[in-house]
Amino acid sequence: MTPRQIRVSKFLAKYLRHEPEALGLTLMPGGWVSLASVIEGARQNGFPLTMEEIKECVDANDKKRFSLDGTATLIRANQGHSTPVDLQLTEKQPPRFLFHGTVGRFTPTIKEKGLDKMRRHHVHLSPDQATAHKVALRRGRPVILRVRAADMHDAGYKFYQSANGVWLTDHVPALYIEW
Ligand code: HQG
Repeated sequence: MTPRQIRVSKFLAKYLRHEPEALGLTLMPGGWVSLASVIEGARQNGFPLTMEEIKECVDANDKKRFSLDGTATLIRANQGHSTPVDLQLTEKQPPRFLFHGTVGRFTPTIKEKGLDKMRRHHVHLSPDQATAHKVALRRGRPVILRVRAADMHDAGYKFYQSANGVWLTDHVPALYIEW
């Protein structure tokens, strides 16, 4: 991604996941808003951007953070929200193991309480260790946890997968985590 695309991505993530009202946006079910309203909100907020730049940012995005609808008139963040929104996720059977990348300073609490969603809607889990490693690197030296996802599912815990492949669940009890 170019430096400009990274700036646009951070701008979109901020308003589509966390503070839509600060840009005059109201998220529709699924997290959708019209592209036109994003462009107008951005202009009024002193961050002018074009339809082309937004589409480029959606396509070039390293983590496929955003989606356009079929007619390319609506945009949404695929996951990672803290603002209340019904993402209309459908439940899905997870693979046997999923991974979570964290850092040492959180491990005592995680050992005691399991994984919590903290400020987001869900606990985020990665399908492979390499992705979990990248997630953890944002915070420091990675500690990769293996989650017995299929066992959790068998015990009645619900799992969802976002459009960009991130697995989501409400909580992972410590008993299902392998260190
Ligand atoms: C930790 C990025 C203490 C957890 C990434 C994590 C991901 C606990 C932090 C996506 C805990 C929350 C999500 C507990 C969990 N006690 N700490 N009980 N339970 N934690 O950012 O999973 O670039 O909300 O280990 O790539 O790091 O934004 O979650 O370190 O996909 O698109 O609390 O965000 O994507 O941090 O990352 P986060 P995450 P984007």
